[in-house]
Amino acid sequence: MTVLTVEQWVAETAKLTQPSEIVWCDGSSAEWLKLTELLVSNGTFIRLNPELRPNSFLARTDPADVARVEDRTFICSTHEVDAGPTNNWRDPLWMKNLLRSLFKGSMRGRTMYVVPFAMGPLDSPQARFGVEITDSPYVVLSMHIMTRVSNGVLEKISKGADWVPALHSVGAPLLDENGVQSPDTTWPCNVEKYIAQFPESNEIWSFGSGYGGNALLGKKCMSLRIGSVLGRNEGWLAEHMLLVKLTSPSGKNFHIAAAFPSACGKTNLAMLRPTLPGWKVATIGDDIAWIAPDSDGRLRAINPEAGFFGVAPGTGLKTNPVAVETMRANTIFTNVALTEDGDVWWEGLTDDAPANLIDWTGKAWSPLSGSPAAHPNSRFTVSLSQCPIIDPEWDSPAGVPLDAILFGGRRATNVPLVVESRDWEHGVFMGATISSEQTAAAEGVVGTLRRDPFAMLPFCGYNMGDYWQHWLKVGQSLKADDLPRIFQVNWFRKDANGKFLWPGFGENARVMEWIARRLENEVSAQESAIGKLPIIRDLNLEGLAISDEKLAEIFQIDKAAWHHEAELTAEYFAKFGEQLPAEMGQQLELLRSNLTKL
Ligand code: SAT
Ligand code: MN
Repeated sequence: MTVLTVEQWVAETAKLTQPSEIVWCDGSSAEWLKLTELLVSNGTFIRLNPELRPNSFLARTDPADVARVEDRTFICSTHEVDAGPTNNWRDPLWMKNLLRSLFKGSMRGRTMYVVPFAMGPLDSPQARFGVEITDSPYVVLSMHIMTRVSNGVLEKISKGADWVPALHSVGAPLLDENGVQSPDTTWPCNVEKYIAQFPESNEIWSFGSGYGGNALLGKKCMSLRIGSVLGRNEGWLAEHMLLVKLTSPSGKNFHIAAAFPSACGKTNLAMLRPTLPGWKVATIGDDIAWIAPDSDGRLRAINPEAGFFGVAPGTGLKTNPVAVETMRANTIFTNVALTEDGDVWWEGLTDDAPANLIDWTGKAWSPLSGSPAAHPNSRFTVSLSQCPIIDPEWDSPAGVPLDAILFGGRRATNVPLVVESRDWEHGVFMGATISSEQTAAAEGVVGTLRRDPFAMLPFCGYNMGDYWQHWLKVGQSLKADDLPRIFQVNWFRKDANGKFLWPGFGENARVMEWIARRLENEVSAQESAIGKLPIIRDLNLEGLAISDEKLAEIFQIDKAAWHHEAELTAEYFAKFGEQLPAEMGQQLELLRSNLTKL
């Protein structure tokens, strides 16, 4: 796809951005050592107490550069319809011109790093390659953890492998055009930000932010936005899904991928500790899965990433001890609080805050400060290999055969604890209609559904209607019996008093067990208007104090509420015009006629 060689692209970019130096990165531990020392000496990193948290660092960002910027994220396809109604679109030539003017001289006085990276194991048929050019050493170190950085990637490219050019600048040159020096800050960035994807040339240009998915271009930009486009062109799926192996007491393995919108406990499910004796979960990924048909006609999945970029607040010894254990060393923390003894803390790590904290902005903090000590979107960046329950196959070039796909959301009403789709098409409808309810805490009408189809709303690199069509096509191209089965889950249903009906967390293993038993055809299910529901006696509820009334409520299908939901779905589907696959309209009609019969 890319017409330039890596060397030509680097030379051309250097001419445009005018760095003072070019460094080719190799992902080695020597490089890690050198760059961490550089960042400690210039104040971007605080080295944490090596006795408590070896080889770990705290970075504090500019307070205005703390999250992905969705309204500054653009899909630049020639035709607007190819970006679709859910994306911000810009003409590619227009955007390139604008970006060229912003990137002109943007690295003056800084070092330009060239980072060759693989998404997926280097020798996996599912791996894809990229080269990120960045003027941020923080980004280089984060890429070390989140991707596979190595010279092996350049070798693959020199032998003809396709690659994605991913250009990043924090947009804060240290010299002006006359060579006059300005002082550096510990978190350089620019108030003007652009995260631009070019799906027709598979390029990424990111300007102005040093943070997370804005700057680590292997993650959302390449693995999802460009990845989804590659997947459509090449017949595979790039998905915002966790990936786990579930093992039954008899030793049978089930590989499960699951898509949830933000704030629905994806990382917790990826690191689930089942409360059911004998059941085990092993982590493969917590954010992204690439799913492709193999030569036997089955879907196989890899996690293209090599690390976790997890939200710190709420990750605690009670909620997710596996994550806490994972980040015991070799971790980059961003925007969390610093303790007196040189360790880190955030809300939810422990019940009580330690004394004498420094908050994420660098100020002394106490529980009376009136603001959180750690930023709500503060993060830990750590290698998957450190996860105590990592699946030995997480790094396998062949990936894992996929047995089930779960779609979830945060739904106080309507959606039962678990429902199985009737078939692939119905499963695609479940994914396309994922939504999470607005809570009372946020602005907007409580109960309003926020649509997040396939949990891909900010991550699909092309028209969402075409994306649904692509999912249908992948299903049609394989034998129905060989396809993973699709389920919808909802841990968040509430009773009339606003109390959760289901305990969640480790108890979700009971739902996973039912899913596994369905996959084994050990239990039957009952048809309903919205799909196949469990027969209550098949759910393993041993040791769980839950009343029959509550259970009935968790699975109740309210006719009027579902009719209303179908109305909202019809309104939502209308946005996609001709791009809405006919099958989605048919599934909606089927739902409506099923409801009428209730
Ligand atoms: O900042 S990231 O996009 O990497 C993480 C997230 O927003 O989920
Ligand atoms: Mn994510």
